[in-house]
Amino acid sequence: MLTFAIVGKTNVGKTTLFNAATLLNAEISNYPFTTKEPRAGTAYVCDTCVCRELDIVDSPKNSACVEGWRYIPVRIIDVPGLLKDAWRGRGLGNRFLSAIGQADALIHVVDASGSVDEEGGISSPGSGNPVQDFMDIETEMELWISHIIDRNRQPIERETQKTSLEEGLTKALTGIKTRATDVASALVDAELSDTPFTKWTPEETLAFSGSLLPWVKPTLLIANKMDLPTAEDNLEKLIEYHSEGLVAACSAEAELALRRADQSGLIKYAPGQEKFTVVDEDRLNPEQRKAIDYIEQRVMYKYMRTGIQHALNTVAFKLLRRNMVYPVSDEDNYSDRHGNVLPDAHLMPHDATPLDLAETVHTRLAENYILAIDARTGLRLPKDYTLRHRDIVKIMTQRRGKQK
Ligand SMILES: Nc1nc2c(ncn2[C@@H]2O[C@H](COP(=O)(O)OP(=O)(O)O)[C@@H](O)[C@H]2O)c(=O)[nH]1
Ligand SMILES: [Mg+2]
Repeated sequence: MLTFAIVGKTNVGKTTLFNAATLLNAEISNYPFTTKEPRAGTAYVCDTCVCRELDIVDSPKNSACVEGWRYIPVRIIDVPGLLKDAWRGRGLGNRFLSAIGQADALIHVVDASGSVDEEGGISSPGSGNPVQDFMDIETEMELWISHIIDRNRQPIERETQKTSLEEGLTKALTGIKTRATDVASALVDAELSDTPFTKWTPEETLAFSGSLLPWVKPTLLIANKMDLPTAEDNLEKLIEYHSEGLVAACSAEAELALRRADQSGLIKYAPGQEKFTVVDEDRLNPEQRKAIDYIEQRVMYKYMRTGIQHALNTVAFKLLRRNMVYPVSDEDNYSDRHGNVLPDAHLMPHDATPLDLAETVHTRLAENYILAIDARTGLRLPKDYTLRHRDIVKIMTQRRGKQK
């Protein structure tokens, strides 16, 4: 399962976003706002389900289908505010950073309204500097990577002599999900491919760490609290600063309010659908009516959506370039062998093959793999075929009855 870590300074709205994104899990709906430890929950990424196109009724197992939208679970971690010098271990820094190490991507939240100061204290809207806040946290993460390299200088040197620098660095950094291709790209970006590792200065190690960060932890920058008027100018500055990355304008609080109101039956709202409807006007008390008006005017009318579901989808589909793929064992009925229609959907890497899909479903399926069939056309897929978004694939295996 993909893991996204929510990072950022204190009071920017990380826990609010976490609560909103995981509300479908009842157990964490009463989550405390002061976070002392990284907490994990389940969120969902969604896209239109193939059931609509095929005009069939599906029975999902590993995911959910709501009104023609397929929701696939992802793991999401709320990492408490990283303080300056977190990489030295300040304020449980090490524990927080190791939670980031497990993540496939980061959701980096800043308070776009500028209502927090440098240390994460609440201040008057407009006074904070969200671009600086973003840079501060990035710096902590770069220092952390740099520190891991420093701690592993000897093993890296040894491995470099035996194989290559690329291999040495990759091994030292596997704990933060580093692949050899990330290291190779970062060496080029930092212009260090030809500098012997033993000659790297501390500045060069830090430069390499800075180049590696976006490769190992692709980051979506969330400009949160967009419902506040002071957020608009900062949003532009954030987009300009993070021009090589992706920025999402969000209101985590609006999303949390909408999901809670939906859960209690006051409104009908499917996350990411850009609209909600009040179920029964008479059931709303004046305060609720006011809150709904605020969200309508300050968020939905202005930005079309709260941005949270869109942000989660952006991480999976744009940042990580995942494709939603449906394995089936009966290509005529698009079902598994128990008759469940379109039971599973997986978020496959952009270069994954049908064999990779078999591996994801079950190692036994991969071991007995013979060939794969495009369920829509019934045609055999070439061996080197790379899966595409919304593919429906039947995997044929050696032994009968062993198919998924
Ligand atoms: N106006 C506004 N306030 C928000 C939004 N998201 C969070 N907040 C408020 O910001 C404060 C800090 O939120 P919290 O989620 O605890 O921040 P964290 O420290 O980053 O986890 C709380 O008072 C939230 O209600 C938002 O989208 N808009
Ligand atoms: Mg928090």
